[in-house]
Amino acid sequence: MEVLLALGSNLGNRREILESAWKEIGHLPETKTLRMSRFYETQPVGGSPNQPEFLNAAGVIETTLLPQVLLEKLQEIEIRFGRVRKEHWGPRTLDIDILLYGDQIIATLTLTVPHPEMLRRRFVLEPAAEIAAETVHPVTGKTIREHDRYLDAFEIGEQK
Ligand code: A4P
Ligand code: MG
Repeated sequence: MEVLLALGSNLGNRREILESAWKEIGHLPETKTLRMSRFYETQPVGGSPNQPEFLNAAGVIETTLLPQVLLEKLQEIEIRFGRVRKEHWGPRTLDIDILLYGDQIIATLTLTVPHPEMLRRRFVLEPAAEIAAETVHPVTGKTIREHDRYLDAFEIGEQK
């Protein structure tokens, strides 16, 4: 199954953390990394106003791990990079979200896929559009590129 991931870091050596995390994802069982976006410097959304800027990226992997198992493996990687879960939306060394898992729709206590926030977050859609522009969101039926463009139009509209 092809899986679209979002990665973010706003503490420590952010670039090195994202690169190493990507390497570790590639070492997971039954998993192959296919492509990763560039790194995007982004303003923090939510959380305390003074938290540092994020470095965000998106990646596409191929895996046969079940969604719940993949989530647990990704959380182990987050923990290995020293993420301390203190403050919701607070600074973190590493955050990995599952955006899409093929065209599956999943709603359990611990996992919601497609990721519910992805369509209104520029820091998610911009890198995702770079590497998965034609991928279709299984709920909206629109591509990642369309959602990215829609967000652009929407934000320009809001500023006027
Ligand atoms: N969970 C449910 N669905 C998923 C999924 N699709 N992928 C559950 C990953 N996890 C999922 O997440 C809490 C729980 O969500 C997990 O235990 C898992 O079972 P968390 O990462 O531990 O907590 P969090 O990150 O503090 O909360 P949340 O809601 O995940 O925050 P987000 O949505 O990850 O947002 N601004 C910029 N510029 N860049 C960023 O990367 N990130 C956030 C965090 C806020 N602002 C940001 C950025
Ligand atoms: Mg998260």
